[in-house]
Amino acid sequence: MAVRQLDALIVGAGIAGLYQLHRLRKLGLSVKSVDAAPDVGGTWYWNAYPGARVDSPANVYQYWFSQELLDEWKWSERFPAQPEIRRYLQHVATKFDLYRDIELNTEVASADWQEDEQRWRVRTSKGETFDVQFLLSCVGMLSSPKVPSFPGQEDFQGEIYQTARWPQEEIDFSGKRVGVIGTGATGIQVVQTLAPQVEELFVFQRTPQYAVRMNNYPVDDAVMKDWRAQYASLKNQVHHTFGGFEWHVPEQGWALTLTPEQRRDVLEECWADGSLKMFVGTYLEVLAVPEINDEATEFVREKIRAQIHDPTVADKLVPSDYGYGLHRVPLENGYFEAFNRDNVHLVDVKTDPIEGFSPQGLRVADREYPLDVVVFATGFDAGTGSLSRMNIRGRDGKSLSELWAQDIRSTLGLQVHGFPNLFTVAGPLAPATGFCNMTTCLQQQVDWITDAISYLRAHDKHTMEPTEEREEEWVRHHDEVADSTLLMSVDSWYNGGNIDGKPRRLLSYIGGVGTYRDFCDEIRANDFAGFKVA
Ligand code: N01
Repeated sequence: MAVRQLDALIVGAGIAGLYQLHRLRKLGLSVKSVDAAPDVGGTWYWNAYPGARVDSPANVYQYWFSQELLDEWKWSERFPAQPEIRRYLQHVATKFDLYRDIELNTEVASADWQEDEQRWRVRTSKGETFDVQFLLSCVGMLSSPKVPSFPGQEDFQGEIYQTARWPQEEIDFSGKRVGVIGTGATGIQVVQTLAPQVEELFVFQRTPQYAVRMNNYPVDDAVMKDWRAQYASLKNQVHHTFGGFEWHVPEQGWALTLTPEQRRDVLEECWADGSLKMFVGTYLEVLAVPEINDEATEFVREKIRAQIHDPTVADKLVPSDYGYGLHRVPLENGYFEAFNRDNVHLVDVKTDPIEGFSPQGLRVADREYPLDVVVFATGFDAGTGSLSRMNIRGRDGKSLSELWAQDIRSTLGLQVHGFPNLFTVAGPLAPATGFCNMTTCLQQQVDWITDAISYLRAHDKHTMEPTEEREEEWVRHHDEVADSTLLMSVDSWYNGGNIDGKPRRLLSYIGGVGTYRDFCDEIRANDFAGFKVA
């Protein structure tokens, strides 16, 4: 097959990839995208599991480059479900004529930096070779599923589904005995959705979660009119807040000036909002000061306990050995109440881990749970997983996956020293999923990368790469901010603690979306200082 010469290749056709393609085409580059899925959507293609739903409100979980797009679109709920977001992304791809430059069902098999030509040579699963100046990864922060392998799994006579690779066709669960492994945000959405549909539901819980009640509601024409009217001001606002949402977090230290009663009022107000405001919108000390975290933890424990009828079940569902917010907070809509149903059973697999499958079901502590279907909601190799699988080799054959197997580093999550002209939207050490409304962060990074490429072209330069010193500076700053919080004290996908052998580092930057943006803007304003331009 002939080698295809392009200015740029984008990997991924989800929220970031579609926007990156749009921006680079507007810049006049010859550019293509590849995506492993049979359609666009990224996360919103793959995670078609029952109950999948966004946890950012639709008025901020959107593109900010076209008011017309919103004027023509109508959301049906404050927190729309996966099929609707997928349709939105299909609509974007159609409206902006993006499909013609996207190769679907295509994965990157390897990418090698050619020092002589100062270009990337990218091979795909279809046997194609691309020769490109810029390689842009838009593969998402949570896109490489963690697939468990239990003893006896291959002999199980029922069906097994992974939430992050869910079949597109509808599955009929009626009359079935279903087991769900995993109780993070995904497992919670599956459980609350399947509980009324199935014969019996067994929830295999290792770590309980501080899930917050979602306040979802239908969006009518009047709400849409408001959202459209707010578009311009919201677009500006979200880029300067702590979490990339519309609300600001009070200055550091503010919570310490309040009485416990006043702090509780703030928590009540945020709880009533029924959104991630309860997570990254209360006050910063929740995630940093142990006593303040304890207070919020007790507050949420009470809220959860009040929803569960059986106190012994509540004892297991209410987290007791880590503080509120130290795992990513999920939003729920009937999750805890599902355990009040006669057909829903909680199986504690913390003390007695799952031993494995039998042909009929799952075995835990010498007991067999007969099941027709098992759902793996077991999470992701976050931040680095998808990039590591691409076999990327930079200068001197340096392997990105080998580097990150030792030490997860990057410069603002945008580039990695040793990998010229590789740009990583939602790469590790940027705000991204952990602490950000994703659409805000993704678009900000795409804009910065587009400006970087534009700068190179305008100055007749060809490559950009962060210096070793700049990278070290960012990693140090990132770690300092992370270490000023409690987030490294508990194992989770946040810090690589959910994957055996993965080096520990907070994967998302917790200094705030606005602060991060200021860093990026300053670099751009100073001719990409700290980045070697050649
Ligand atoms: O993954 P998770 P997720 N045996 O890692 C358990 C985003 N998201 O897919 O914690 C038994 O949180 C594991 O147990 P433990 C959101 O950012 C957003 O649910 O390792 N259990 C845990 O309970 C979220 O934070 C939305 O002890 C095993 C679960 O599997 C992120 O995605 C919706 C196990 C994994 O939980 C990840 O959420 C959904 C084993 N061998 C997700 N292995 C929106 O609303 C793993 N587990 C937009």
